[in-house]
Amino acid sequence: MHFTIAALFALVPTVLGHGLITSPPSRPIGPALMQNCGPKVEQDIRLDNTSHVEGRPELAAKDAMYNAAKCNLWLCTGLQFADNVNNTQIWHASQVVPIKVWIRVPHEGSANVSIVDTKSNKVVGEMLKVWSEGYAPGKKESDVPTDQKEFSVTVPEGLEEKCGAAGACVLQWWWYGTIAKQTYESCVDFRIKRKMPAQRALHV
Ligand SMILES: [Cu+2]
Repeated sequence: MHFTIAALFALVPTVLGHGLITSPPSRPIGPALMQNCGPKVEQDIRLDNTSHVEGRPELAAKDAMYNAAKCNLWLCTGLQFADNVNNTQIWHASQVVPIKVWIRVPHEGSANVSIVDTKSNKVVGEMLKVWSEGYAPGKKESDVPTDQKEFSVTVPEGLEEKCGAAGACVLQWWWYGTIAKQTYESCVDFRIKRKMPAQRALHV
């Protein structure tokens, strides 16, 4: 059976999975994704930017264009900072940041929101939000409790060095559907601004 590209796109709404951060803006697809992750992974994300990570390593393995050094599928599902530079958030320590998550298709499991060092793909400090179980229950978006879709996190103290430059850290929402065995990740790019010393402010 042959599908034209248009027909393939027409099918998209019925196959879309699962979730992403809608506010602040999370990493979108873009030219850097194509360049670093290759066309197979790019297409998988383009057809469903909310879908799970599992399955993508298989696609990547079959793609000579996949660059493992530049495309880590387990960090922001491979989505690239270069495609989100203009959406870099500027935060300061102790700032309260409201987050909105779109859960298109629930799969009950665990979830967290944390700051991740993009070089090492390691969580920095304590996680900002943890649901150890009971995250995203039910069958449709409205089954998911509102406080799992709209909540805030507080920017930790002491990240001015580590996360001072855009791209060094991300705020990552991570969700694992236990029975579905599917992982979802969505990333907000940010940098931490130093607080202006009070002394200096007086002289402005
Ligand atoms: Cu699913």
